[in-house]
Amino acid sequence: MEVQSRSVTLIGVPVEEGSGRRGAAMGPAALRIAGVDQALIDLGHDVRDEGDIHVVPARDLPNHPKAHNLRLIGAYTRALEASTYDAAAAGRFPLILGGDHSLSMGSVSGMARYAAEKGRPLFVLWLDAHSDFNSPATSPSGNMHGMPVAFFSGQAEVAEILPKDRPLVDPRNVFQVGIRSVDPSERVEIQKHGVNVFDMRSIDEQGIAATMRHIVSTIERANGLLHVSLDVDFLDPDIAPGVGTTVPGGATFREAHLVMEMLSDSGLVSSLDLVELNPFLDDRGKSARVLVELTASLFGRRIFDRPTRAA
Ligand code: Z70
Ligand code: MN
Ligand code: MN
Ligand code: MN
Repeated sequence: MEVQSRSVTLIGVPVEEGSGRRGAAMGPAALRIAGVDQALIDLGHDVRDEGDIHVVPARDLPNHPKAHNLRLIGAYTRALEASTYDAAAAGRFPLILGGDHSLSMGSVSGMARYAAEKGRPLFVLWLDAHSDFNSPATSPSGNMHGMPVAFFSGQAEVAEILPKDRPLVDPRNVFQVGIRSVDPSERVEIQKHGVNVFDMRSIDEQGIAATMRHIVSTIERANGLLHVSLDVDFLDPDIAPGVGTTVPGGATFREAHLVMEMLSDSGLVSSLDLVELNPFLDDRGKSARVLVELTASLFGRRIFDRPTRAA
């Protein structure tokens, strides 16, 4: 089976101010050094690297005691919303190199605008130890990397970062896989809003393959577009130690690869975030290399081809 050739735009987002610690700003550089561009070129894809986004804090936004660095994160959100939308509208696949998870406020919002124009629902696959559904009102830390899912669902309004009438993601179209660290108020909110959560217990009980078949068939039936957001802490710290918040009991190397292979077979994925890589905490580039391997699997790398499903 030939890999379907895609046009991919790399967008670096060296933001770390959403995470409450330093290091994630080096993520885009580490992913490039690990060869993310060449891995895609080797698979036959057309790759364009736009370099890194640089912003200054937005002067029209307020400082907020419970949303640290709101003016800077707001500026990144606006810039990345536009870059992601522009790449998708040009028929390209936005591949966002993070940067902490606050950047998904921008990438997902950009894809939500694109999907709305196409008249198709946007689905989000959130591969993470955390549900990232805090708002400034509920956050125990004030760190905005814990808020993106609530933000793009319209549940974390604090200031007008993006236009009030921007397209939102229906929280019932969000699938969270790998979850194992949820704050008490997040638990209430994600259940209230109908987020689909496959926590680690569910993966242990059902298996990752059955979980992914369910998610893929749901999105196929709705003719949806799919944005994938991969937080390094989705993975077990043994295979990916280069992240600020390691949480034991994460996805194995084999589970994570199967997720990517099944997503690749589905042909549904239209955009991807690689987030929370902290090269300062990594073990000789190990985590960056795992992310590149997983990205290659999502873009068609295989051990052996499988028979294509009946059309
Ligand atoms: C916690 C908070 C978080 C990532 C940590 C932690 C959030 N729920 N997200 N690491 N990626 O502060 O909101
Ligand atoms: Mn902070
Ligand atoms: Mn996260
Ligand atoms: Mn996380």
